[in-house]
Amino acid sequence: MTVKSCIDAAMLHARLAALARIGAIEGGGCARLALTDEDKAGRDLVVGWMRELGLEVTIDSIGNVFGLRRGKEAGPPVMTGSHIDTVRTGGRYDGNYGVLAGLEVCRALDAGGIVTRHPLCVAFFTNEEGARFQPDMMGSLVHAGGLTLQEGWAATDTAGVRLGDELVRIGYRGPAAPGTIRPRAYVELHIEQGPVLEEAGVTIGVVTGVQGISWHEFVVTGVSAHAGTTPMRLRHDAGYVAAASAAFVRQLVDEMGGAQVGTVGVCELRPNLINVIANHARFSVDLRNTDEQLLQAAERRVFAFIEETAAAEGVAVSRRRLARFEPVEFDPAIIDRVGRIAQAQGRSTMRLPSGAGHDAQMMARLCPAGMIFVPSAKGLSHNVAEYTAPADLEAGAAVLLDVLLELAEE
Ligand code: HGY
Ligand code: MN
Ligand code: MN
Repeated sequence: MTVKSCIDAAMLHARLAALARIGAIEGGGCARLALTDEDKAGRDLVVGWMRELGLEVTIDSIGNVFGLRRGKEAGPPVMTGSHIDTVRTGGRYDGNYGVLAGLEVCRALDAGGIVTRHPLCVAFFTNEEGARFQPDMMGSLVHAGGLTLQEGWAATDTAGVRLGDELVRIGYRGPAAPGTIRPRAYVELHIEQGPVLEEAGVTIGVVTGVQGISWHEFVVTGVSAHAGTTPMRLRHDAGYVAAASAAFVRQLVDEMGGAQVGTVGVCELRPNLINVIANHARFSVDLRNTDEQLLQAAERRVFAFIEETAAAEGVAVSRRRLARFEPVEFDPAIIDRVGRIAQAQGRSTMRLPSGAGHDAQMMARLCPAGMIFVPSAKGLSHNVAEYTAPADLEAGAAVLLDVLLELAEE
């Protein structure tokens, strides 16, 4: 059966648009931070679609949601999925696309009267973004046994709200023990979120793995004083240390080159007043590299710079690790399968690592895992202007359908 004709493009786009209306923000994006009311509303909508498709819905104790489509045989399912939480300035495709394409695969198989040998499962994982609670990819990390349930529940946001309490508040602290569903394979469809595919003019990214991720928070404590009367020699300026650190991260990354990237995305000063020297700075450093040794070297250089700069400024500094994942290589057989199937559908392909973190990197701890990318216009993501052409979205879903079908018939 040439299943690619089974993807109902209108249905896929309609569901993407409907989910995007939840937490919609100006510019066409979404704000559904993990476990907020908007996340709950998105969860309720997708669970409703799972039930309409006759999937058996399971919710685990970290809030991961699984929709199971029975096969001829019982046993471990072939799993696909992603996340539906977003960053505060998110687009409508990041994560959502992979979950809704998974539902479209189930609908297409129903329409084609196909019952696969092995069960299929469509999942969305809690708090993939890590924008409100850290670490990111938390739900899939707990599922894979990399973080305990208690550690996940104990995570707090900047207002001190506990993740476990939010799960209860929105009604998604489910009964199932995390990790109960151990798939036979996991394949995630996602937008690339970078410029590589678009610049190469390629439709399908055959993802080879995910680069290493290092997230740390620094809190600097200085002395607030008058911006005009305080001589420079007497200052203990937390704001200066934060600014110098951000500049150093960029300078280091430029010096290292290669795959190294570095970002200071959070930077809060107190009292945050024009004529007061800051006595408090909280800032984040996000470092990533496909090479673990280089990533560790970058961490060492950044940590040393911040400690030396703080000592010279006479301020205190503390460091907290928010997330740390080594680079992950996906399963070679799944990588080959994605490439072969995409090419059999007549689609252009290229292999590339993922610059972004994904639930697939955690599921790779449990089973053979891989990813399929489609292009992001202008390489933009974590931005309301995030966009992928409809034809590319449909192409990715068609490849996902054939990959899942082949895996579920093996
Ligand atoms: O940060 C990431 O790469 C992912 O969006 N959580
Ligand atoms: Mn994502
Ligand atoms: Mn994201």
